[in-house]
Amino acid sequence: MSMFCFQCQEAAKGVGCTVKGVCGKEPEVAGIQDVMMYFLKGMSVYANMAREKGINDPRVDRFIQEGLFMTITNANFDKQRFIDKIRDGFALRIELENKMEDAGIQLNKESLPEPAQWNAYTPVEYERKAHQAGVLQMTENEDIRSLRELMTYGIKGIAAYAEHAGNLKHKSEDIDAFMQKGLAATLDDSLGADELTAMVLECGKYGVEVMSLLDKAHTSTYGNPEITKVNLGVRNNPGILISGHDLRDMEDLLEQTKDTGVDVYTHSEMLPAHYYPAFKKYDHFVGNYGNSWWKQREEFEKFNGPILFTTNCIVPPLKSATYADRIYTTGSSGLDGATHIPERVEDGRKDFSGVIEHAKRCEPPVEIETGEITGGFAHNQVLALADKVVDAVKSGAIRKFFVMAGCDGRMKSREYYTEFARALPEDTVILTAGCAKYRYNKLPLGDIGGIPRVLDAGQCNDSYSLAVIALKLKEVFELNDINELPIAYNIAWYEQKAVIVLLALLYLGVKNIHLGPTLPAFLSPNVANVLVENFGISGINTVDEDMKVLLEDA
Ligand code: SF4
Ligand code: SF3
Repeated sequence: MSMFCFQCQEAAKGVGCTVKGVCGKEPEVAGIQDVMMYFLKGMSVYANMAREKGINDPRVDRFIQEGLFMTITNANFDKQRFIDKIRDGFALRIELENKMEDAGIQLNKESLPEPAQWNAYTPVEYERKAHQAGVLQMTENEDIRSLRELMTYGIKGIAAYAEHAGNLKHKSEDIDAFMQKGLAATLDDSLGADELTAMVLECGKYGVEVMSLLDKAHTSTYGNPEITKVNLGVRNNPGILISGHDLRDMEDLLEQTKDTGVDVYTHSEMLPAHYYPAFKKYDHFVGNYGNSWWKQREEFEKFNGPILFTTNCIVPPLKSATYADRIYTTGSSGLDGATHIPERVEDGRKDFSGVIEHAKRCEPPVEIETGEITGGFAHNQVLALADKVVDAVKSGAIRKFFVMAGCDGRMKSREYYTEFARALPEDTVILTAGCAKYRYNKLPLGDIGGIPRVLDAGQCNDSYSLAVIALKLKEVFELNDINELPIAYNIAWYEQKAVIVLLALLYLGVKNIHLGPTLPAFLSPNVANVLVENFGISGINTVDEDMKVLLEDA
């Protein structure tokens, strides 16, 4: 076995990737990601101890967030970035140790878990440690391992959203403290299945908090998303395609491309940027190009201009690809051979001038679609339409809502979601967020009395909006339980942000979620049973069977 990773839905054979990641992750990158995780857990032990004594270094919090984000599926494939980052981490940890010693805190290193004892870091050590640090080596008990990994992946999701919020200067001490407490807990052999299960559920609470924080960061900076028609066609200028989730990067790029003759298009999870009032003022912000992340090899060839990744999901280009030299990464994303745009200096902007100059030398994009799609149904917009929605439910014009949020992926089994959307009765409405929407957002599903049958709230983190909408409906209909609402959940997952969205929904009390296209490989049979018995979670079957069950529920 040259690597082991089972953190995403595409884990090989539904068990784990052992030779090379289905995502394209090479064993060397998998190894250094294991080292990064091991290091971050050790760092969290320190950060926890320091915090207890009132010592808190925001650089440590940021480091842990970024390090976690870099290990999310499809975010960063650049081994050197991990090596550099871990080196920075050691320097930061030494600073933290010194601060603790200065404050009179006794550090008995031998009593700390092994990752917290590391004090040397040489290239030769990488590979050795990588093999010691992998998921399978940390414990032999598969239930403990499963709970530790479930929590770790939830925390990775929290880290991603916290980083975006932090980029907009919204930060929460409580959330950072929980991430560090949770990571340190994964090293604590005294914690059994019950304690870890409780922490996994607590993780869901912080999932709600971080999505709320990010929602506040986005809406207070860029306004509340509003109903928007997004153009799918192209213009005759060179363009830059921006992908990922980071809206601060979006803002910096739009500002710097003003009056340059270069147009800007969104890709995949950046589509919802069009819904924000602050971005509507840019005439050169043309539309959305292409579809879900996994179609990029085909679509990037045709785009002709530079592609800027602000986060996941990156598909490493084939050797024969003509667009590899047009890929740029920034933030936690990275790709061997791509140009990485460094961080912004405090209160400044990232420097995208190189990307812009590159675009000027390129042909305009080839048109691959025409028309428009409509979105912008985040909580504020839907609540503005609440009377209309409530009337439609009361009159029976809307029988049921289907939350079909989450992720998309390349597996053929995901055609289920297109078929499911197509087969839904005409008196039902889909509530969506995340890139799962690309499976059905271009189907002609029509509307119900002016309410579109696909309501897109935004990015995966905007699943928070769907929860706010559900809680509001519960209040309006004077129900005691969120599960009494005419809402069914048929969610698709892929990477670790979907894990935190799921844990957040469980924390809010949502039951009977159907999760597909397959259940996570990292759930041991016993842990899966806990989720089935306590929350009614199930996998998916055929469209017909699930339609019957989901139309009847609640
Ligand atoms: Fe495999 Fe997913 Fe891990 Fe990539 S992230 S190596 S596809 S389990
Ligand atoms: Fe998509 Fe990667 Fe998850 Fe943000 S971009 S939802 S998969």
